[in-house]
Amino acid sequence: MQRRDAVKAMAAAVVIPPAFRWQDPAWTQWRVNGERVNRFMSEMAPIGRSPEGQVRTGFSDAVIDARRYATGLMRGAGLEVEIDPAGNIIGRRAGSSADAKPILFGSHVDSVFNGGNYDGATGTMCALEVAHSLNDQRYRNRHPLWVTIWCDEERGLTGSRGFIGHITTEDLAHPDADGRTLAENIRRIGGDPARVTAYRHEPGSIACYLELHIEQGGILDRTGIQIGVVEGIVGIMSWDVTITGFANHSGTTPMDERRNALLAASELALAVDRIVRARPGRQVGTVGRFTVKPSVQNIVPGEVSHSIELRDLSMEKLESLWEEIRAEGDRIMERRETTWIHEQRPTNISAISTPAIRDVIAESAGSLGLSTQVMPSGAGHDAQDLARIGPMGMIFVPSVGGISHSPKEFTRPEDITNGANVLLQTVLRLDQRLP
Ligand code: HGY
Ligand code: MN
Ligand code: MN
Repeated sequence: MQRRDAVKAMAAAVVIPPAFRWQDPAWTQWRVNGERVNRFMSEMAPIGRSPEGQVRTGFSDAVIDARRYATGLMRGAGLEVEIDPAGNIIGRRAGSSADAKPILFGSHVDSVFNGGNYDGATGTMCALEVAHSLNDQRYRNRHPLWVTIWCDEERGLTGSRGFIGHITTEDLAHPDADGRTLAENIRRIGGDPARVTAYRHEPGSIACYLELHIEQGGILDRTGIQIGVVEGIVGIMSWDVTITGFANHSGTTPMDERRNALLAASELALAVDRIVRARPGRQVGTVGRFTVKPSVQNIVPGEVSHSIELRDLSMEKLESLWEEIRAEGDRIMERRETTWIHEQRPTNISAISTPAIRDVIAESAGSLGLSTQVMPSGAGHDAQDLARIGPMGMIFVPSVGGISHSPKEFTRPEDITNGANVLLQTVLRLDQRLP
């Protein structure tokens, strides 16, 4: 046998066991396991469910149960699991390239009170499915891959703010409605509040961040488009307002001697709506939380505490709307002989997604034969924090009827499978193309 033939015969005889299979050129054909990711969703559903909806709120026991379930799925996908000082869960898959920065993808598992099972959980379960699929394929990723579960997304993007070093000492001391400080809450879920203010990931420290999320609006469902490619995420400014009047007997206090905090608050809520509607554009303004004290039939309300929330892609517009609302609020308080204080809550800066990442998401969806639409996000997301330290992209899947933050929230299983496939193909493409 000629030497060359002998070498060829030897090479043909070498079997590369799957564990050592290099970048299998068939990776563009890889698909997630749709049954498995939808099983994850159905196993998540009963965690923190009440008759009125999901109550996986903040740092509750239900959230801790959901985190425990998701951590188990991380380990099942072969990820190294860690809880960072801010309380986020990070599942790592080491990369083969020593100097490649990590590619992050994930979402959150907490919900609003009486919310739905899909906001946050869909992106998290799809990220975990991608990790399982990469494990099934014994993929040799170049970049470290970090699957992230951000804590307390719904009450101010807490975990992702902590990840980029934006949680302050004052934040840590701030008590929530249950009277527990953020420091106590972070400790409760396994974080380390003593290290939070020094904990940060600097701009440029990640290769990119991807988040799959339900649209929470009705555009995709109405148009029949299968995948949303998010162009940007709105900024959110919000305030805790307390209006003080004078509680008094409802029978013996003449109408012209009342300092009724409820009437002042009601006028202010209507003023927020009127001022926001009066501007051209897609901005929104909401008074969502509204608590009357003492809230007794035969007492003139002495105090009202409520929220004011403004959202738009333009932070300048939000600032200017607030100036108008504040001036009107001062006029209302004077007229009603009441007083008010307004404490601004942490601001979520609007974020434009990275065009190159948007292109890869659209290319991935196209390779799967899925229709796409570029669109804004009216909801806030952890992705807007991650956008401050690296390239960011978001993938939307349809919300049936555009319903969200409600137990009626629903996304079809096939749309979840489509989204997970787009996420898988996008992660693969970015792993092979990013430096
Ligand atoms: O409120 C929001 O926009 C998001 O769902 N946290
Ligand atoms: Mn969300
Ligand atoms: Mn939400």
